[in-house]
Amino acid sequence: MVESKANPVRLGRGFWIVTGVYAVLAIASIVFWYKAPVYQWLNLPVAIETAARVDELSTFMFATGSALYIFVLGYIVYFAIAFRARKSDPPDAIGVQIHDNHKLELWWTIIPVLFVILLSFLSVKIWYQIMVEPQNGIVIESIGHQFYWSFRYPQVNGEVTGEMHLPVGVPVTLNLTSADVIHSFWVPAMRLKNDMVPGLVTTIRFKPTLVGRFPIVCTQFCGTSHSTMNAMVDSTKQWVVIEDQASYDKWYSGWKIKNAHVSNALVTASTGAVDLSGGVAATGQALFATKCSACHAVGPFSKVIVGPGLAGVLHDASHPNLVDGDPATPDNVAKILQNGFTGSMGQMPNATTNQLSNQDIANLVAYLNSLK
Ligand code: HEC
Ligand SMILES: [Cu+2]
Repeated sequence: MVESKANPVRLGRGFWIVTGVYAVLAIASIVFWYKAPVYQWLNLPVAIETAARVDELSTFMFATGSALYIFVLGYIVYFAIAFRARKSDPPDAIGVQIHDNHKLELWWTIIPVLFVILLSFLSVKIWYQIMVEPQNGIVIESIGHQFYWSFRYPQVNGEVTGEMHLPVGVPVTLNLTSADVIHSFWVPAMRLKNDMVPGLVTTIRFKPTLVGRFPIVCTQFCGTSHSTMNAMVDSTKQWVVIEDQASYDKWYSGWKIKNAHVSNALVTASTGAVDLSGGVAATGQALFATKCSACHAVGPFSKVIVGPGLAGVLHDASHPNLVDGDPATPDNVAKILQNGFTGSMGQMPNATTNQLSNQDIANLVAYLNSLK
């Protein structure tokens, strides 16, 4: 105060001119955020109720944030020029020293605090809608795997793979978990994202409002084929399909019939040798597509995805031994499927992690044995 009284800082005409310019720019940026179809440019349809609330909050934050940014950055530039060192200043000149302006400090504390309180109030309101409401509707589970998602529906045995279908207008409670590493389930069109953590169940709730097909994206690096857990990179990977009740019912009863003979019992790897006599190659082929193809190609040994290509695993003269050194026989392949194996390429998961029953192993070996 003492110095500033002795040597008062003058805010010249220039200060008020740039303030006027910044005010116009700030208003223009606010108008931009509220008027421009930003979410259309970003190709973000609004597929659920709360997505619109998230967009409103984001727009509010972008608008107020860019208006503030214009003033803060603008004044830095203005003051750097207005109070620059002049040629006429002595070499040891120092700038005007100002401190202790209680009135100013009070306002620059109160205004941001009120603003942050307002933002948290608006955010918690939406968070509550996602975490707690709606209470009724269907309960679905999604399980993250390397490198795909599977889904469990009420009264459907086993897991549904491919697409997650939802009837429009019906509230959904979605429980998320993982079978192996941490994944993160993100549907941009829903503005919803949650981590999938092994051993933990997290829940999100929403009500679909827009009929369509929307990509699911994994946003947590989960291994070498993480990037393919993005429906836009690998179009065979999972999509959320929101449809009318009749189409949903048709799809749902289709899976009910398809999975009628699938066991819901938790699969545990048995320790003894697996009986391979009842293996069915066709069943093994379907299983391979869902459980193995993320890591293995049906091609020569050298065609590596995560693990080696498996087309010649049992009938390739140049591949007499398996990765664990044992001779390439059906029983030894079964042993790798049962116990897993970690070698120079990485980790081949065991039967518990891959959720394989003894019958699954027999079917898979029959399939691999049928490849030439
Ligand atoms: C997470 C990736 C991953 C999954 C899923 C996976 N594997 Fe593997 N697998 C590997 C890796 C990596 C290896 C090689 C390990 C090493 O030697 O370093 C391997 C090795 C193998 C081998 C030995 C190949 C050889 O030539 O010796 C067989 C057979 C095999 N896997 C079959 C399967 C089958 C069948 C499934 C599906 C039930 C499956 N794997 C699922 C990663 C995977
Ligand atoms: Cu993932």
